Amino acid sequence: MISNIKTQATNNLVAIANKFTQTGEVIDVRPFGSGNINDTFLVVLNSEQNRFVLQRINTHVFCQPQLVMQNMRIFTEHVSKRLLNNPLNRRWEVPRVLLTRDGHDYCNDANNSFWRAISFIEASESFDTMHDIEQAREIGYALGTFHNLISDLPPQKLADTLEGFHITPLYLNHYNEVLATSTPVSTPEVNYCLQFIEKRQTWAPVLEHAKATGQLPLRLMHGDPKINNVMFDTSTKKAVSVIDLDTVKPGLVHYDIGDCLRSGCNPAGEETENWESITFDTDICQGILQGYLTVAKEFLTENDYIYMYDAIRLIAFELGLRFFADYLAGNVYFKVKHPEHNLTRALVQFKLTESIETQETMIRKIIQDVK
Ligand code: GN1
Ligand code: MG
Repeated sequence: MISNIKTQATNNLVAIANKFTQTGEVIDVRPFGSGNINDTFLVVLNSEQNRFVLQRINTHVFCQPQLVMQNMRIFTEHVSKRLLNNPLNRRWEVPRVLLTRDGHDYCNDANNSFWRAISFIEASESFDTMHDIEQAREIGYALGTFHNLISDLPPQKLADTLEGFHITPLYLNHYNEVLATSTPVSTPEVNYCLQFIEKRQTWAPVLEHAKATGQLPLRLMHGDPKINNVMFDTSTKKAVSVIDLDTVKPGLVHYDIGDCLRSGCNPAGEETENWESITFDTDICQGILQGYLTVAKEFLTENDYIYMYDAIRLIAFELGLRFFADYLAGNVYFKVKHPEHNLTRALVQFKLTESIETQETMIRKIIQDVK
């Protein structure tokens, strides 16, 4: 019975994948990557265009998935044009939206799931944790290049596909609401999280305040530039692409800087169970920022530098807050492998925030020096 159900599911996947092929037949569809929201598969074909990425979009998170696709197409068109007119002096690729045989950028299946396909960046790989400083510089270069290539696309051209994304005060409101209706078991770990958040409530609006008062401009951002969303050429070991374009939309580049650093400077990775030993690596931080600034210097202002430290601290804290609130709410947003998964993830981010805070002077000095 179970194997029948499995065969049925595989047949469905193959049928959906086939809708996105222009030539050739699908010979394999397998789960791919470690996304927390969407379901991702790698499709293998028996033709020249030999593989692509197939994704079922989580429509509880992205309520208007057509707008996500619209943003992606505006983004890729803009960047491709720019690269054609002003080629970089090294390999750089932009993931392409693949169309169905009848020319649409998505399709629905019988269960009304939303499916879309994206080109696979050939001869490339990604990493969950940083290997060395050279890789850190490449990650920074990749984010800088990403920002640079959209710095002349007006933010209003893209839709807000995920309202409230990275707006920390809204995550705090949500957390306070969840807390009011739940009775968390009082364990040392849960109490640590509760107190950790409590102490930082008044500081949490720091970036939103800077945005509202015009100190930080609204720009286009990636939204999720964590370390494993940067692809590296398998032979040259250079960064060649930033993938996962679902959250490219108006925001602050600071959300991206914070997200890139909170993921890149955590040598144990965000999925470790060993949360007590988490530290923020300032050498990697310096490497990422050096790489970033080789490309980003031209569009950053003095205020952008002033808020960099807060961004690094805030996005680690914010992700911890999001994980912890989801744990309290019964794991309704992030996919989990076990009921305590989001609690452990929150502890990792809070320990990372703590390590950032104790190294504030050093991190601020790095920002000053790389400027
Ligand atoms: C989610 O699904 P994934 O892994 O691409 C989340 C990010 C978090 C990340 C933490 C839309 O991204 O904000 O930083 O998990 N994406 C969304 O790993 O909420
Ligand atoms: Mg993502």
